[in-house]
Amino acid sequence: MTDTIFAKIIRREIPADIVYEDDDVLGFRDLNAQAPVHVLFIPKRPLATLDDATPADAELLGKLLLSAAAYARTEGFAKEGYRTVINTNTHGGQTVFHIHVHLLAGRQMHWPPG
Ligand code: DGP
Repeated sequence: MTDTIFAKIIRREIPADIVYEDDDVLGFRDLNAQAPVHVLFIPKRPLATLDDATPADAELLGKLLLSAAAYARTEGFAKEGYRTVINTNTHGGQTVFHIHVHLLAGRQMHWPPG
């Protein structure tokens, strides 16, 4: 996997507004926020896309989602609700090839997405 902007954020080589961190996961605000709350949850271990995930990544993928859910509860918007999204490859709209869960909240979400 080639180096990405998110790897540089993990290494603190470029700044980010980090709002969540544990041993395996980093959460930081999206630079191009699409909602009042827009946080990206990424694994500290590189994994490019969901399409690259294997059963060996099952625990890590679970941790990404649980981190987002824990953050939503801690910040007090879990009951109102939120959206979690993983964009994968070109048609999925993925632009940074270090897997990430988008957590969007603070406004009504609509379906279907564009
Ligand atoms: P995606 O399109 O799913 O690959 O989402 C990538 C997101 O990453 C996009 O919403 C914008 C965000 N992003 C890109 N570069 C940076 C950066 O340098 N810092 C932060 N905080 N977010 C970034």
